[in-house]
Amino acid sequence: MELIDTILEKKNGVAKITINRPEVYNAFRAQTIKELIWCFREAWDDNTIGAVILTGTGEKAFCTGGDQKQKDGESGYDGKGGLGNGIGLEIENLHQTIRNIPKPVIAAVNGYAIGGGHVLHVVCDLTIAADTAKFGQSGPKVGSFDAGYGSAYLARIVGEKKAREIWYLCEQYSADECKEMGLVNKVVPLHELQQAAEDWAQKILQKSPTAIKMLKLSFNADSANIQGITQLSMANLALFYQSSESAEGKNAFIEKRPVDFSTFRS
Ligand code: S0N
Repeated sequence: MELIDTILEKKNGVAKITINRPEVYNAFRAQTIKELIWCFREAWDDNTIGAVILTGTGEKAFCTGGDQKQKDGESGYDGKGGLGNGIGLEIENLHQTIRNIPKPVIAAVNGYAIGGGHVLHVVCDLTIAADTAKFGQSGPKVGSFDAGYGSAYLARIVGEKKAREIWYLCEQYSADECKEMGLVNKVVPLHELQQAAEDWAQKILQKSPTAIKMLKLSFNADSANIQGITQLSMANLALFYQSSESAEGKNAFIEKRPVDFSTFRS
């Protein structure tokens, strides 16, 4: 596959996958998601690879979720496509691939992890963050939501109250705050981030691959029911994306104006 939005590098038993759209703070479009799934499959199928690092290009952003500027049906905001899930993005498939690949995935969060970009690090096995990184959900601000792994699995990590706070208030949290709530494993200075992720990957590579694989499958089994919740969530999101309420959130962001959801309260 020709990679346009991502970079795949394999070295010393580690696959590093980089979201490479810095002009939009590494927001993803349908092409990006397709490529990410392909990259993870490449790492999955390669027996020389024992761990995967997911990161973003530059110092500003890891990933800021769905690309709010795409209007050509590539964004996932047109209510079409996407493996029949109706949202035009194979998000479900990507989340499931990150969970199912029998090798640990380390998110190296180099900046903003917002919206769908935040969910990406949530579904990774481990998260190492730059001390400059910022985390948060933005769906209710921009007319979107992820009521699957992004909420139900998040609640398992940070607890019900905190997960509700994160989604209802859409605030941003520092790397240290996220470490405090168990959402981040380790915080390092930005210039040490990639090496720190590589060091952890190398430590994993020294362990029994079968033991690691079984442990990952076991951790996953306990929260496997969330896959069904994710499917329900995406089907509902597809309907929501066709509403003027969702459009108001997206348009306000693009037009750089305050959002007005007041007419949609019922
Ligand atoms: C990241 C933020 C907070 C940074 O703010 P800051 O520092 O003020 O910079 P900006 O000037 O706002 O941004 C710099 C440039 O980058 C562009 N940009 C940033 N984010 C996006 C984006 N997501 N899409 C397109 N462009 C983006 C800015 O426009 C700006 O460019 P210029 O200078 O040319 O104007 C701030 O940028 C921010 O809040 N960004 C938006 C975050 C957001 O709302 N993301 C989308 C959230 N929604 C989703 O993720 C839902 C879609 C999705 O992922 C999904 C789909 C289906 C199912 C589930 C999900 C899921 O959520 O998982």
